[in-house]
Amino acid sequence: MKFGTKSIHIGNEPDATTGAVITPIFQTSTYAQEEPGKHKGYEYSRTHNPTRTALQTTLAALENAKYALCFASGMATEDTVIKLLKPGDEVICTNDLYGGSFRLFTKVFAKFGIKFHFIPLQEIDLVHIVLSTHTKMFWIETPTNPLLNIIDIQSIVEIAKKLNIITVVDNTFASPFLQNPLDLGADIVVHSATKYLAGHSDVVMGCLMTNDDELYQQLAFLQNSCGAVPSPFDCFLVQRGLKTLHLRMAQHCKNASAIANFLNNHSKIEKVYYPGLESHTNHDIAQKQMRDFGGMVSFTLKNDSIASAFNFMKNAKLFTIAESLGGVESLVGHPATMTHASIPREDRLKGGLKDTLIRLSVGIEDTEDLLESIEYALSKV
Ligand code: P1T
Repeated sequence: MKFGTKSIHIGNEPDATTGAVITPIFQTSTYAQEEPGKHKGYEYSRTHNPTRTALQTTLAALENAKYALCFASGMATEDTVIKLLKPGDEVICTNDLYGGSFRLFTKVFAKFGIKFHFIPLQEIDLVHIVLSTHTKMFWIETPTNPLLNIIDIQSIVEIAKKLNIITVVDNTFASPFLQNPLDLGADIVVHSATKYLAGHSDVVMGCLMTNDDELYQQLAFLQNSCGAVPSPFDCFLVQRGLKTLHLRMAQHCKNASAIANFLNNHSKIEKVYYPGLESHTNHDIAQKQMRDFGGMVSFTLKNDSIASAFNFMKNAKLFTIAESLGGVESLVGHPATMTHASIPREDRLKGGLKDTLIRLSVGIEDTEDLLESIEYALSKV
């Protein structure tokens, strides 16, 4: 079965009692038992809820996974995955990553004795500088947020498998429509479902997928024990969003590619970050592991001042200035003061994230209108 058919049919069975074509929002915290312990598989909604089960079934199918688990946010998902580790364990991460992930790792888990190394993993040989017997996890974003670096998942997995290290891929920027890290040997995929999966900027959620029975048991135990689960209504919204993921992603990619190429040929632009450009450092790896190049584009202006960057943002009228990404509407962000403000400036600059970088989440509007909006904004800087 192909992707679009899976997103509409898997986990979307008519309701057994009423025939409702759409899975009901099971707004219940608890379930009647015939006698203690005798029930229909549902005891309490932190542990299981039928609306969540339906969504998890669809999500697993889309990442070619045996299992999926949903959480109250992308961050709650990451929090759960890191709890697989213990004091003394070390994680090797991409040095360009979502600011909230950096904050969780350095401000929350470092206190519990887990050590994080932030490395430009697009230069794979650098892994060996920090690799040790304490390394228990690779944490990869690809494409990275916000610099759109591409990490070779298979090369990381090759190192990881030999040393019994868990490989986690944050697949938020690609979505399962463009990239399936489990097929490339990764152990766990995480998503901020807030973004492309939900797709309409109206819900905050996270999820993970795995094929590993043992990891699944541990993660399901953590999901129930720590309890950061999403509401049935939010599960309904994401399930609804998934049905058009394939259509939305195609338009996101088409628009982003048109914008990246337009910017790349514009005299006022210093640099464009987009894995679909042939000039991108790891364009060949992106071609190998992705089916298209996604809806995110970052760039800097030749007039390299924050005032010019803000001018662009204010004048790009179809791009709302906002955090987040992956919704149908186009957004523009300033990572240094918005999504990545929690990364200390020196660390940001070391990773190549300049104070003047502009990030676009390209929506699914008509291409010509978006290009016109960008052309106008550039005329003002
Ligand atoms: O916002 P939340 O659903 O908790 O997901 C966190 C998260 C995890 N991973 C990646 C790659 C992300 O981009 C995010 C959230 N990012 C934004 C809000 C942003 O604007 O970049």
